[in-house]
Amino acid sequence: MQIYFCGSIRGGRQDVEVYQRIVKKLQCFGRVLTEHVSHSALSERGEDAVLDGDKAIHDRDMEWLNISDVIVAEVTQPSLGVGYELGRAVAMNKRILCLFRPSSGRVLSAMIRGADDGSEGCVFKVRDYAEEEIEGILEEYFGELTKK
Ligand code: 6K6
Repeated sequence: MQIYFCGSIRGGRQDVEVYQRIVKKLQCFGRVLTEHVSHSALSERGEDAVLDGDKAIHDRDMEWLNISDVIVAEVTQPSLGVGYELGRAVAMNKRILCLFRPSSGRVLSAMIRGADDGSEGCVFKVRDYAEEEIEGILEEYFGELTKK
């Protein structure tokens, strides 16, 4: 299974340790194409990107999105790039799991929460969680997915 993980980069790196925990667990279920999103060496300014440029990042990420079987996004830290990836993934009819931590004190965008219609068959899911629940939530989600 090819998994595309989304997390904030230029939107702010405050949650990078949570991304690491998510990516580590996701690697039990398949290949995480965007493992670098969880690297603590990757800064908000994304200086590492300068060599190839933003267009190369965009085009490569869209290719990976296109070949992915499922998208998992940590959406607590608002990020334009993550919102863009989610919109593109919806247009590609991908399965999407968005993870949000209410303990952050933030309120999730209606355009993300409202994309989950609450039905069992909806391919766009939003799950509120506390950090210690993350492994269990992913086990449940991928357990259901492999039954389908
Ligand atoms: C170089 C080496 C590693 O990372 C870089 C530079 N930047 C990016 N590399 C890969 N994906 C990126 C990069 N910048 C943004 N993205 C994609 O957008 C990721 O897949 C993230 O999910 C999302 C983050 O968007 P912003 O707006 O928070 O940067």
